[in-house]
Order: sequence, then structure tokens, then C-alpha cells
Amino acid sequence: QPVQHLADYRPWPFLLSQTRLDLTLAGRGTIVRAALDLAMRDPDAPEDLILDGGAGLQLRALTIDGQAPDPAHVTRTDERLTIAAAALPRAPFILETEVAIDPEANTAFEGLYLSGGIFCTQCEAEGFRHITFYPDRPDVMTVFHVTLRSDLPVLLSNGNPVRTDAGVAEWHDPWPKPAYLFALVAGDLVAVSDRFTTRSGREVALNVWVRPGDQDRAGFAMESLVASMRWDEDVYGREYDLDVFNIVAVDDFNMGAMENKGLNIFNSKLVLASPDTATDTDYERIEAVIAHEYFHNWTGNRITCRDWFQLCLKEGLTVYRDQQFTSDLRSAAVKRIEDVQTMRARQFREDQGPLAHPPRPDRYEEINNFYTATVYEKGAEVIGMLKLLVGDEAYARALDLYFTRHDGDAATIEDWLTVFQDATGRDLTQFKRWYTDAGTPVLEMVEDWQDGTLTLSFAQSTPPTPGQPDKPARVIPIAVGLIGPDGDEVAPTRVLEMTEARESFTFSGLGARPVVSALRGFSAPVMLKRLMDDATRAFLLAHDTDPFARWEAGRELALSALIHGDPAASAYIDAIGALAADESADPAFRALCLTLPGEEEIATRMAAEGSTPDPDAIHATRGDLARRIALAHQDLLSRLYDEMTVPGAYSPDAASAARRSLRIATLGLLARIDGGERAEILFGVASNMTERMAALAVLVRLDRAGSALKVLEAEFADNRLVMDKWFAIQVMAAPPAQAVAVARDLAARRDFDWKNPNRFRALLGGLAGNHAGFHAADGSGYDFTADWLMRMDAANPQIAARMSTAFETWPRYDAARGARARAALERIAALEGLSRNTREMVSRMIA
Ligand code: DPP
Ligand code: ZN
Repeated sequence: QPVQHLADYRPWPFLLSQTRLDLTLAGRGTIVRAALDLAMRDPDAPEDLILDGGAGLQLRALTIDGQAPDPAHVTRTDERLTIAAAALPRAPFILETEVAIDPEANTAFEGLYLSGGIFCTQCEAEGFRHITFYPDRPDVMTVFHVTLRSDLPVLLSNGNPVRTDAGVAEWHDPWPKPAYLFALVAGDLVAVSDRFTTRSGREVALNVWVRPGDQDRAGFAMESLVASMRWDEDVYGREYDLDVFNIVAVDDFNMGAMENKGLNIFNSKLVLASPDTATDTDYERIEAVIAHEYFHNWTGNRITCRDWFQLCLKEGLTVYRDQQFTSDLRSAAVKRIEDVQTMRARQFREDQGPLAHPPRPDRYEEINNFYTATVYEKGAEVIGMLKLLVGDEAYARALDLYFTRHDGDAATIEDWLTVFQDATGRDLTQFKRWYTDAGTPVLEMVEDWQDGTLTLSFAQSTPPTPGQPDKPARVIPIAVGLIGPDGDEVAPTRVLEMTEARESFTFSGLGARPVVSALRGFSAPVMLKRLMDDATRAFLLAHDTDPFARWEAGRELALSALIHGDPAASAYIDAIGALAADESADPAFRALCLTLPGEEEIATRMAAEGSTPDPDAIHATRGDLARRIALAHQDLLSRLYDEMTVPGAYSPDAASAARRSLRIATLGLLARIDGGERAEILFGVASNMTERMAALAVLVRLDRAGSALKVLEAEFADNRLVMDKWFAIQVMAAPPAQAVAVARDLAARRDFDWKNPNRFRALLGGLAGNHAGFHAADGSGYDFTADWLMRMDAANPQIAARMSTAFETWPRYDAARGARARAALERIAALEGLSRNTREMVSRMIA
């Protein structure tokens, strides 16, 4: 398959009005019969009928209106089936095919496969072509009628059930959909069930399907689903549109979850939770991802994407919606800070390296490589900016228009922006650059103060990214507030709209020179550069009324302390003590402020400032600063550690989780001086996984986790999700010099079931998350990772390609590391039979 270009789009030359599928499920020889009701778009200009279909489809029968075509008119390659126009009727016709496929041999988990005895599917982006011959493109939408034949007790597909008899189930989905939203599940499953009445009175049966024995861990997912359905009605006016909504948890899944119409399939780690097995973070993720997939019913399913270049149309918007949902249910301030941390850790990192691409790319070889932080998280930030620029009321009007105008469509970013232009009258030509241009703008701010007038001068510039050397200026909404010398806000938040490369804004009539609180709420995904002394940062950390900006002031102080040492370090230590002691502040907010930037974030900042990060030095410096904080605030931290104990039975609610997060932050700092004593005790007495994992991380870091690891293993050897954490933490938190050896030992264990994506990610992702361990100077982290990527590539290209991003930052390190990383990548590139997925990733990284 050659490179795909956005500019080459053309509609499919046929019309498809109905798809009937009949599947007889068997591990080795599943039979798929498909009947497609087709018509030529323009019978006066007949074209060949080209259907996607992988090499794994064994074609057993093919007819057109019941007749087998002349074999001379049918050709097949590894990727498609072509029926010459000469063999096609000019009137509407029915194409029937019968193929055999082998779900048991499917280790790529794309199409139909088996996960622990459960048949399930994953069709986004292009998995349906591994099930049958089909126009596997999102702009071909049709109704599906599905018959499933199997002895397994539960047989599910999209839409509403029509008939369920022993061994046969029929499903009908009345909403036209593209093939990527098709799904089926068959297995020995049990449901946790509930009901939901939509506001117009539709009764919906809700089920969360899990393996027998897992029911007591599915309740939280169900509560989250109900909350999501209610929220989408209340906030976006969107109702559910079928009689049933099914969620199924499976253990082998490449992504987090999938929004198939009426039948969401989830990675079990995003469904199953109980206090003794899941952490507060797991609960929050489950709630958010259940919501995300549910919200796709409108933003993704009812309105889908014209082609895969438009992926951020549904993903950016749906991430934005799930972020709003979490903000409404939990703390908006904390959620915003968490999202910014994710943006910086994953998206800024991506933008800085060879894999940088715009939220709407205009070329790709393998679309699965574009399910990225840029498409998802930056896609959501772009919508946040749009809302800030047009205002909440106009945003709501535009969304209403989007839903009415495009319901049933396969739409584009242009359609989306036109809706906003029509609803608000605003010209969005320049704004569109956020979708088409890659890279993180650098925004420099300079202040000038004269006679009661403050002038803020901004300059924007975006470094070049692959294929995009020059970047024109973008619209940047800059939210600014002013704080008087006494700490009171003298000018509330105002959004400055920057459209030029350089622009100034003035605030006049001011009594005394204020302190500027800039980029409040992280109003744009840019890197703000301003000259600010440590005292001013400490002042903002103490007084800023915008929680993000307040946290950011502390973050800047921490980064300055980490990169430049004293006097920033002492200023930071003083300021952070005052904040930790501030009982009026949310404990979760205090915890976020007390947690030092990660090593990766420090490296990203250093690279952005033009210096070469040294992973070992970063690791050591960060440890030293944590130790200094602990020594300086020992009494305060140990008091907080005791006070933040949450009494009573575990509850995953935001307030309890907030207290635990502050407790854990203090635990991590205190462990720098108590030798791990508190962690050891906590691991022994805690009854919830949040505190146990936090304690375990500390013990692993201190290299004294031996017995705790044995205890956990003995208790949870049969629980895959807990064992994934067990694998990950040992590598991620290991002292860097040991990380590769630990990973190697773990990889040799019998329960390192590497074909399971979660287990593979636990180990390899754990190593990639150990910054100084992965970037070990001798290249052992690179070599170990490359070896496993090559092995995984043969089984599951999507996972291998996704994990190859561990290497994406290699150009920013020193020449010796760079040469070793490059050699590892070249070794992968030279592998015979390398998948298109991994080949594309690796060649972009060494281009
Ligand atoms: N399942 C993935 C998501 O929801 C891809 N659509 O983002
Ligand atoms: Zn999504």
C-alpha cells in the first residue's frame, strides 16, 4: 500500500444500501457470508468494483445477483478484490461472498479474533477487511443485519436484538454506519445489568458483560455509563438511540476501548475495578473512558469521518467532551492540570521529534500509526481554544448546528469549521492552521510598565517539523489576569487574541505595577517564555486565583530549580512548604504541586531550551531536590501523611482520592529520608490498591521491595490486571542502573505472556517510562527494546509500532546515545518481513 494523501480523496463510485452478514463461528474455520446491496453511482460511467480484503480471507464463493461472474473478470491481490466493470449490472445488484477465516491464528487482534475463548472484533481503523471483502472506508455507511451462529451462550452484535434462539442470534442496526463500527462478541459471559430511561422516554437495557466471576468488579463501569448517558443529555442534549447498550470486557485488546455502535468493546483494565485491585487513577480512567466511548455515539457514530485524515474530528471532540465530563464530576482545576501534564508529557514530546504531525495529517502509510497524542489530546485543545474564542453560548449553538446539519454524515474538519463560521459569523481561516500545521508554538512575552500602563508584547514562532519548514502565525488565545502587589486580583481574566507574529496589548489606569498571570487555564497549547524571577513565581504560587496558573508558577519554579539549582531551589522549597500547609487548598491540588516534574518532562524542557539532557544527571538532581524538600519540611510532611489517612471503607470518589493523593505525595518525599520505613508499614496495612501500589513504588525505588513483591504475587497470581501493575512497577521504578536487567529477568518468566498487549506494555512501557533506565548510556535499554519490538512485530504490528515511540526522542540526546539509538532503529528497519506499521514509524524516526 503506497502513501495515502488527503488531496486524493474521491467518493466511492458505488452506493451500498444494506449489508447482511451471516457468521458461523469456529476457532479455526469461521465462515462469513456477506450480501451487499450495491448500485453504481453513475451507470453511464461504469467503474470496476474494488473491495478491500486481506490475504487471510479464503474465498469460497462469489456471486452477482446469484450468478458466478466470469473468473477472468475477478482479480485478487493481498489487499483487495477487483471485479471488472464489464461483469457488473448497470441496475442495482446484490453481491454475495462466502469466505473462511481463522480467528484463532489472529495474534494481531485486528478483525475477528479470540481472546481467552471469547470471539470478539476490532475493526477501527481497517480491521473489517480481515473479516470479509468490503468497501472498508468510513464514508460508506449502511444498515447492517447480522446473524451469528455458535453454541456459545452469549452472541452479541450492533443495534437491537431481533431474535435469540439456541445457537443463533440476529441483530439489526437501524443506524447507517461504516464498517469500522461493526462488532460482534460471542462467549461465555455474564452481565451486570441496569436500565436507563432517556429524557424522551426510550427504555434502554444496559449490560456490562464480563467473565463469570468478574461481576463484582463491573459495578463502577455501570455507574459510569449511567452518569455518562445523563451528562450527554444534560450538557449536549444528546440522547441514546437504541434499545440496548452493551459493553464487553476482553483481556486482549490493542487499544483502551472501542465505540462500536451499541456494542462497546473494552480492554478489561478499563472496566474491571475493585478497591483491592484498582487504584484511584484506574477508577478515574474507567469513568473517563466509559464516557469517551459512550460520547462517540454522537461524535463519531451518528456523525463520522469522511476519511481517516479526519480522525481528530471525532477523537479531538470526544476527548474534549470526556474532559468536560470529568471536570463536572470531579475537580475541574485538578482535571485541567492533569490534562496539561499529559499534553506536555506526550504531545509536546511528539511535536519536538521526528514523529511530529498536525492534528489533521495530510499523508500516512498506516493509519493505525496516527492514533496519537496530537490527534487526540491536541485535537481536544484546539476545540478548547475554539470555545474560548467564540464563547460558551456560541459554542453551544454551533454544536447544535453541527448535530442537526451533519447527523448521518461522514464529515470533515472543513465541515466542522464551517458550522462554527455559520453559527458565529467568525472567519476561521487562520484558526484552521491549528489543524493543518504541526509543532508547538513558542510564545515569548515581554512586559513594559510606564505611568500606570502595562504593555504586554508577544512574539510567536513555531520550530520547523518534518515536511513543514515554515510556520505562519496562528491565532493564539492568551488568557491574562493581573494581580496587585498585595496579592489581590486587579484585572480579572481577559482573553487576548493574538493573530500576528508580534503583537502588543495594553492595560491602563493601573495604580501600581501588577504581576501578570499569563496563559491562564493553559488557554493555548504553546510554550510560554517569559523572564520572571523566582520571587515573582513564588508570589504567583501563593496568590494566583487561576488554579492552573498557580500550579504552573510552582512548576516553573521547580523546573528552574531542577535545571539551574540554587537560588531557585531554595525559593521553590520555601514556596512549596507554604502551599502544602495551606489548608484552604484542595488536597489534590496540593499533591500536584508537591510532585516534582518527571524526568522526561525535565528532558523535554531542556531540549526546548536548546541544551542536551543527561538522563543520569536529571535522575540524580531530581532525587536530590526531593530529599531537600523532605528535610526542609519533615514535620509538616509527616503531619500531612498522618492527617490525610482516609477513614472507613474505600471509596473512589474525588474527595477521598484527593486525600490519598496528598498522602502519597508526602510518602514519596518522606521516603527520601526515612529509608522507606513508612512505605513498608503502609504496604502491610493498606487495604486498597492505591496505597499499596504507591508504597510498592517507593520500595522498588529504594531497592527493598523483595518481600512486598512476593506478597502481592502470592495474592494476585491469577489476576492479570494486578500482575500487569506488578510487572510495570518493578521496571518503571527500578534504580536506572538496574532497569534493563530487571526487565530482562521479568521477560524470562513464564507468566510474561508477551502476546497479551497489556502485559507487553507493562514491561516495555515500564522500561520506556524509566527515563534514565531506557536511555542507559551503554545502549542496553535500546537494544532490549528493539529485540522485543522485532519479535512483537511478527505477531502484532499495531502494538510493535505503537511501542516504537519509546525511541521518538532520540535526536535530543548526546552523540553516543544517539548513535546507539539509531543503530537499534536501523536494526529494526533491516528486519525481513517488517510490517508496514513498524516500517513507517522507524523510517520516520531515522529519516
Ligand atoms: N477506540 C478508540 C477511541 O475511542 C478509537 N476510536 O478513541
Ligand atoms: Zn475515541
